[in-house]
Amino acid sequence: MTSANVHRLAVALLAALLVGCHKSGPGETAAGDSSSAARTKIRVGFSQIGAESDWRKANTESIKSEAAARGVELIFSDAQQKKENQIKALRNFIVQDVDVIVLAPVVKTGWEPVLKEIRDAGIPVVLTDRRVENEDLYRTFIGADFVEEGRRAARWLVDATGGKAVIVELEGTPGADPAIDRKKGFHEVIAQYPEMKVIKSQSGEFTRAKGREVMETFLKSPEGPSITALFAHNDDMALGAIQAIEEAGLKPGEDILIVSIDGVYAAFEAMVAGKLNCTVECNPLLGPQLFDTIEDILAGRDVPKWIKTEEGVFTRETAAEDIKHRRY
Ligand code: GYE
Repeated sequence: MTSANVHRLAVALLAALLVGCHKSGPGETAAGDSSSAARTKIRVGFSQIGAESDWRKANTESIKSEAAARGVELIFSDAQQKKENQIKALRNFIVQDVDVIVLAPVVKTGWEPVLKEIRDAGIPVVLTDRRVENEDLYRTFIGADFVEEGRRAARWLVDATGGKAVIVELEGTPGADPAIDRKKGFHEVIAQYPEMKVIKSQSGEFTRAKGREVMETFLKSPEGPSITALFAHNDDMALGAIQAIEEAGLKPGEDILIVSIDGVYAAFEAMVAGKLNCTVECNPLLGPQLFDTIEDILAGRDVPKWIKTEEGVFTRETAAEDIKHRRY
């Protein structure tokens, strides 16, 4: 060993001893060194999409509270639905030398360059909620089977209508993983029933305001009077659409059957009121699973490529009882 190497080793040992003696307060780093090796707390950077729906708000709350409960330092960044903001946040996380990066990608494509930068910096990436197309550039995806959710919504509608319906579809954010896959699953099932037709599909951006606006244009179109069912890719858009249907003098849940996805509290209230017929659950409470996975990765344990969440289907018939047990 050269004398320079001996020196480096001695410095490293001393640094390790100092870290051991120093007790850090919250967010503080040991011995004034902010490198990941010298920190006593796990530091996680989380790039969240925004606050567009009740689902998203519950998801953020679950992740923030779980980080706090475990004493993890969470650097949270809200992208306000913009991919560019997410890319900026990710680059910032590299500079801040986080231990793990958590990404909920707003859309599926366009992440390769920044994910490669993260890989080169040696930081593991965990995807939560939504996927990107580059499978080799993340460690694991924690989230739902969106294709199956779309199938479940369609199966409910087939049963409720006897396989006969004139359907309009409110899609999620264009290019988003759940928007693509929920559509795929729904259409896959509907295609087997010649008397079930989707006559219009348009994005309502996963928000109430847009859901209401687009439903209004559907109803005012020449085909408006023929609509018998609505499939919304999330509850918020369905709740917006319910307002538009009422404003048009129609009865949501009766004149137009409505099925949506998420299972948020407001959807259960709408089912209790008879205005929404069915919601397919998509669980946003991913915090505990997320931090279990992060701990596994940091301990060098193998994690599966997809950690699936378990979900059910709820209808208005049992909503008054079900609502008592909802946690989001
Ligand atoms: O369904 C919707 C939200 O990505 C699963 O995004 C999530 C979806 C959820 O805004 O409400």
